[in-house]
Amino acid sequence: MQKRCLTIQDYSCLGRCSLTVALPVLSAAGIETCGIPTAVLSNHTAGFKDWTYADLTEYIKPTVEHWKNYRHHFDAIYTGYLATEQIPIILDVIKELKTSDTAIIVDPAFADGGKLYPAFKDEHVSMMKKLIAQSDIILPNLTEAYFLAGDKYSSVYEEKDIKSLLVKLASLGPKYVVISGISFEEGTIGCFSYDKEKKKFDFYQTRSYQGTYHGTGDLFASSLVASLLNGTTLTKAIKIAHNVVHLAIAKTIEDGEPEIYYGVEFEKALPYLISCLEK
Ligand code: PXL
Repeated sequence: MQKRCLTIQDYSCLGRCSLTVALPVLSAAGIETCGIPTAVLSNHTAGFKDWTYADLTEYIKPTVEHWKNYRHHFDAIYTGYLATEQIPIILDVIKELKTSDTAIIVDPAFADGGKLYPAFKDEHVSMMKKLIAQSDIILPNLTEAYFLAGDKYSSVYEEKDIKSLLVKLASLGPKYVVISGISFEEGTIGCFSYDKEKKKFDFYQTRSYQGTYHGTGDLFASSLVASLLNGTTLTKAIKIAHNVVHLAIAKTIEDGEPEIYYGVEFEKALPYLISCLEK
């Protein structure tokens, strides 16, 4: 049976992120994907000066309610960028749709570079912890990890600090925690992960590119979910997802795109993703 994923996040028309990344990535990986758009934005909120949007909060629950009459089993429910007031609704959606074989995967998607995204206040972090409490896997970047752990953000850290963050985040509920954007040494970047049951840490890194690129967290999360739903182990899914992001940045640089908030050229990394899943 083909795997099915429900992903709940916004649709930002301009600036590749959220659903405009998740849908093509998951589809390319052979996963049937239902996307519930939580809002439609003219463009995302980080990097662009301003934006306009239509809020679709009111439409989330009736959609799920309607599905009761139709096929509504999902192998994964994967959440991304959400408004603070949408989180209790998403918790209800999970209660409604989760079965014993549904993986709940949460990309917290609320902060980067030491700061919350412009639309959020501190309350968002405590709401996000409630969602994380119901999850199996969380995929924070380093900034989000610090916020969720209640620790002060620092761009300087050692392996023991990251391990302590991972254990703290696992104590919030999820079985697996994957923190992306870890660099112990200039010119490198990687993902540190933790398996709570096995008490096992893992680290995967490659060489890094200078600067920050928008939408890479969404590309990482979508590629990781796509890999897991194709039956890969989490360890392998992390490697594939990290490499997809690395390649998408390389293609963006190769093409000379100077405005990073338009997102990375992930479309050109999809053949690589598919080739990894065929092995
Ligand atoms: O990539 C995360 C993201 C998703 N959606 C919206 C955003 C952002 C980051 O700022 O603004 C609307």
